[in-house]
Amino acid sequence: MDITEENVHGKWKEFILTNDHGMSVSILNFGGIITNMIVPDKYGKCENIVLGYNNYADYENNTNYLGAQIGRVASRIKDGSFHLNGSHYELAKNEGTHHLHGGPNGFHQIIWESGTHQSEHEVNLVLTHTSKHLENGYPGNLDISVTYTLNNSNELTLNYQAASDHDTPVALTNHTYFNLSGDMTDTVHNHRVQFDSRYFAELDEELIPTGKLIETTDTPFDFRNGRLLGDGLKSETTQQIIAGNGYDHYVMFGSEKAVTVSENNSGRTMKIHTNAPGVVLYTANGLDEGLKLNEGLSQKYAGVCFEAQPHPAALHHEGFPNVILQTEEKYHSYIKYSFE
Ligand code: FUC
Repeated sequence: MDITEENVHGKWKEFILTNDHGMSVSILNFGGIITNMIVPDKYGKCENIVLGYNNYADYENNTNYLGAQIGRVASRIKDGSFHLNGSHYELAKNEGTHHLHGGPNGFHQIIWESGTHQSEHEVNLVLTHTSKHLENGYPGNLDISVTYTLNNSNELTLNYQAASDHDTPVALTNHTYFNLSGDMTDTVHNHRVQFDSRYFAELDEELIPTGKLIETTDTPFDFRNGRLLGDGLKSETTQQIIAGNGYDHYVMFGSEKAVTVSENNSGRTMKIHTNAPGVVLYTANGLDEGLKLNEGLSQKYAGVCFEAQPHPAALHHEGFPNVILQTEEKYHSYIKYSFE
């Protein structure tokens, strides 16, 4: 096990966590961004499986949120406003009249404090930050930590903890785009995804949940028996078309909170375990084309994000799991990525 630290781009640190089986993960203290994840394929060939920029400078204005930590609240908040405890809150609006992924100075764009730890079987990077009261419009000083742990079983776990001095919405997640093929210039059509997908949140034309939760049965959102992403990308249902011909939807888990993703050519399989109630499944329908990635230029569908989180639609609609962290509570969520 090893963890190294390097100064990059003049002002950031990049940490590289490496285990004894050829798996490594690179993380910036800027945005907590995962820039690289090297994982062996079925022949033992080690390749990068996440989208990352070739030039660090491109992370400065990361409007596609490549690899980033997202918060204080991931996803869209309609009209950038909500009511809580009798008060009305207006958030910073960074997508038309709406608020997206924590706002203009979200957690993907801050320099986090960092600390590392190493033991025989795992290495840890701990990033911490205090988000100030009314920053981007949110109530409460929120202390957050994200701990990245890589172990010798080829597991990377992100542990999120937070506490606030006012009640506030919190929904943290990570926005890594995976492409298990190891070829970032290929698309994710041939990725097979399986999970206990029970309901999905219907979207309006502006990608805001209408409040309606739809059963996945007989829809392209039914992943319970496994499904190639390509099926849904080709589907001509209204929901797919609205999302830019793909998936950009909150899908809620049934009893099992886990996703299995596999890609045949490389033989790589990734299992995601979480305690979050669902995932935003995003197939990079809106990914800008021609971004200079490590391995070539980006294209639509070059990666898939599994944004495990509660959804802020709960601020405006019944039926969605709670997103309010109360002052006396501690927020704890985790996302664990395991490779065979
Ligand atoms: C995802 C999506 C959005 C957006 C962005 C880059 O989470 O929900 O539609 O395009 O990230």
